[in-house]
This record gives sequence, C-alpha cells and structure tokens, in this order.
Amino acid sequence: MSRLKLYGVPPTRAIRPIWVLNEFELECEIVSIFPFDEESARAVKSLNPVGKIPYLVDGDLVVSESIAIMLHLAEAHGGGRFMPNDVAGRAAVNQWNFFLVTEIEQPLWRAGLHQVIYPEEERSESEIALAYRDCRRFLEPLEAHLEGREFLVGDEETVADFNAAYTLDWAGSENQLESAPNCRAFVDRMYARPNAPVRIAEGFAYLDAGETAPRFHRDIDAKRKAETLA
Ligand SMILES: N[C@@H](CCC(=O)N[C@@H](CS)C(=O)NCC(=O)O)C(=O)O
Repeated sequence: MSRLKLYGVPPTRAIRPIWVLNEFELECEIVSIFPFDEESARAVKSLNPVGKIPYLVDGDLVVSESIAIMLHLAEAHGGGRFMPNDVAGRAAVNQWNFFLVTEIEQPLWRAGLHQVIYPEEERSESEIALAYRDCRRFLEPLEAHLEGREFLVGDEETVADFNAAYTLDWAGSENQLESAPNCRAFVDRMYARPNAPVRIAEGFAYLDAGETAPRFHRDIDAKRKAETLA
C-alpha cells in the first residue's frame, strides 16, 4: 500500500498536487471522489472537515488546500527540488502562489459559480462579466512578468510554475488569455514537459465519459495512438 493517498482527480484542483507527484514520480494512490452527493460529501468531511478536494493523506498527516499540498510534497518528498534554497526565492514563490489563487483563480471560480454551480435563480450575468474583467486585470502584470522569462522565479522551474500552468490553463479554457500570448506560450511549454498531468479539458472529457483521467498527459497521447493503430 502506498504511503501517499490523494483524494481528487482531474479536472479539479487536484491537478496541482498531481503535477508535483508526477514531477517527482512519487508512488501515490489517487482516489477519484467528488463531494457533490451526500455520501461522498460525508466521506470527504470525515478526513477533511472543510469538505473539499483535493486533500492528501501522508501517513498520519492530512493536508488540504491544493497549494499547501504542493508545498508539502516538495518539502517532504522532493529533496529540495522545485523550491529555491534562498529566502528571496522562496518569498517570490509564495508571492506568485498567493497571487495566482487570489487574483486569477478566484474570479474564474466566481464566474464558474454563476455559470454552473449556483441554483439558476441566483446566477448573474453581470457578476460573470465583472469576474472576467477582474481576472484579465491581473493577467496583465503576469503577462508582462513572463516577457523573456521561461519560469516565474529565477532560472529554474518551481512549484509556482506548476501552479501557474494549471491556473492559466483554467483561464485559457475560459477564453481569458486572448491578449496574453506569453501566458499561452508558458502553458503550452509547461504541459509539454514529459511528466505533465492532464489538462483541464482532458479531465472534463474523462469525467463526462464516466472514466478516471490518468495521471500523465503522455498516457492520453499513448491511448490515442493505440486507438488510431487499432
Ligand atoms: N482552495 C481549495 C479549493 C478546493 C475546491 O474548491 N475544490 C472543489 C473541487 S475543485 C470542491 O471540492 N468543491 C466542493 C464544494 O465546494 O463543496 C484548494 O485550492 O484546494
């Protein structure tokens, strides 16, 4: 039995910790669960009182919040990789991680709530428009930061890059990257890494087919190739 157990699968925010698991090629059982029916919600709450996925069980430790799980995996199982070893570098990684979830993800989530999650009578088109406007406002400084840079912090990839790739993939899937070519190129570069996880759209395709998405993007490519040859 593997020591690590992650609850949550693509297309959810579980993609973030899966990215770190993949880069380190860590053995981990990935449990496909969505807390959207009573029974699953109860099961999720029994381990994570917040009632959300993803969460990680690592021995006696339960860690929730996708960014905290990424940081925990890097610290506890990554031998120092993907986190700078200087104070300034770590501050910059934290800065971008918080920026991405509060200024880019939150408006995207707000738009999603008003598009599909709130009951129809509570949804508001004007809230969606405002949320997208907020998201684009904060994509601007990120777009400028990526000009001429391969990674967000320094010359090597960090946890912040994996988070950024996932969060910007989300922005792209909501058509918010039209004026952000650097962000688009960054997402494509990151998802071309050999151990990249599946993209959000691919995760939804598996979900819609009632299947569990694989951990690696390359497994989808291999499956497609096998289907074409068959
Ligand atoms: N801030 C959390 C958000 C997690 C979250 O909202 N997860 C969604 C699935 S992607 C969920 O479990 N929703 C269930 C609910 O809202 O009840 C994180 O980054 O892990």
